[in-house]
Amino acid sequence: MALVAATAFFFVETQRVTAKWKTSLTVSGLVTLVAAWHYFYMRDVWVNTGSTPTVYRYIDWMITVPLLIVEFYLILSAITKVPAGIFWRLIFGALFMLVFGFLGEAGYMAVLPAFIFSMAGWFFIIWEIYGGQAGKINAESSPPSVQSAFKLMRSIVVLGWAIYPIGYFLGYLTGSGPESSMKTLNIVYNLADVVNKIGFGVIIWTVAVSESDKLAAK
Ligand SMILES: *C/C=C(C)/C=C/C=C(C)/C=C/C1=C(C)CCCC1(C)C
Repeated sequence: MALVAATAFFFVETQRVTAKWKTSLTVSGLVTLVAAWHYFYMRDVWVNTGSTPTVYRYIDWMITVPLLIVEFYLILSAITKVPAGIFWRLIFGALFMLVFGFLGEAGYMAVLPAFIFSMAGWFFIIWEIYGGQAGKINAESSPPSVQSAFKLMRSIVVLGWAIYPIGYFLGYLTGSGPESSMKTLNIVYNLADVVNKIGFGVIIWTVAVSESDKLAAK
């Protein structure tokens, strides 16, 4: 329900910001919309079968994670020209991370090697936004408010996204019984989605509003 409410909020708020920032807010609303819809499916699976809705969760992530990655590209593009290579490298890292996560969780691959490969994809993304070209462009050409939003967004990719591998670890790698570990897994993933979809959107909303108000004041 929080995802539904956030969707309404982000869409309505697009009216309040300047043209360049509308896209970013629209994408934030799409992320929460796609996730909200999948949560209705996931709830049905959980209530009706008592099993973990892995497939719906990964369909959701396969759509929403690339959209979140697009946000990095969009907020930099609202400021300066950004090479498309950054975009493709981030998408590649995200898909690599998710495909191995799915193979592990769905039982197509042993859980530990899948975890390690998936972690490598995540580290690749972190490297790109800190040490790579995306980080450099931000440091060189963004105004202070965008720089601070970029920094907050990337700390979400480190700290907020870290909740997911913790969930995976608690769910599959601690050796506790499947009954309790599946409950933990789902609770941790659900909380992570609130932080990383709604929280991330709110950060973008904050910069979008402050940058737009600055323009209006000129
Ligand atoms: C809206 C959904 C988001 C932001 C989902 C993000 C998911 C991850 C960062 C998942 C990462 C994983 C690892 C780094 C290792 C274990 C397997 C995963 C897929 C849970």
